Amino acid sequence: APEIPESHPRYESLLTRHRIEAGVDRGLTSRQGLIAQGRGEAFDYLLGEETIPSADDAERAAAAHLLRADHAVLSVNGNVAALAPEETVALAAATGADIEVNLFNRTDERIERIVEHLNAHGAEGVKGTTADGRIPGLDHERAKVDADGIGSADVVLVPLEDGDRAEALAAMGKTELVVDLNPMSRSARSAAVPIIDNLIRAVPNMTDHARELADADESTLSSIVDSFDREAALAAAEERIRAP
Ligand code: PTJ
Repeated sequence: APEIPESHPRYESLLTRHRIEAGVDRGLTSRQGLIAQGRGEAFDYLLGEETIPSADDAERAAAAHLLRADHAVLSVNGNVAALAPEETVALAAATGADIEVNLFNRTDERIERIVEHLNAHGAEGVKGTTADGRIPGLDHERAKVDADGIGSADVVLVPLEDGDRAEALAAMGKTELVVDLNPMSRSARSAAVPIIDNLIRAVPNMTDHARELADADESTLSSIVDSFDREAALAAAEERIRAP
């Protein structure tokens, strides 16, 4: 790890950046992941590098969706693997969701490495290597999913997803929970629950909400889901960015 003094005003942000660099060095994260991270950082800076109240509401609604689902899947790409492997495993455990490695720039080698990396952080039964399902409307490589994973999921958490794929998943009728720092992105706009927050804060906070809601009955979960307003969440984030 680099020597970053904890007193540095942007300590968290520098640490996060280093994790992405290390992810690229270890063959987990794509080089495009570095560019995605830079874009995310700019939005995070404008949001004040904190979970705004509307994002916390979205994280609670997302937790309720995951708990209520018949078959929920957490999609993991190269950035997620580098930034929050342990946290993703904890969220899967707290909600009963499956984990599937699903890449925008798919290579079998990177999928294998990410599966191993997640296993080293306590994951079991990680999907993504079968690739026997397809998302309609996307070209061959980008369409690949596991038939018994994302292919048959009713609820999917897609952090940092490309816009085309996010729209195609929504068009399949899946309930999409998207983590993206850009409230104007097509991914955020196609989500049932747009979570405008940094992945490194969003995932642990969803886990906290899921643990708190673990014993909630169906009607409590449904009322949390039904009272969430996606348009209001997008508008609140955009407002924070424009007038902090
Ligand atoms: O590992 P792969 O091949 O699946 O590729 C993953 C990336 C992220 C490179 C790929 O999906 C991609 O190119 O995504 P985009 O189109 O660059 O979109 C990434 C979005 O995530 C942007 O809107 C960023 O603002 C946002 N973002 C970046 N870092 C974070 C983030 N959102 C939340 N937390 C972050 N840490």
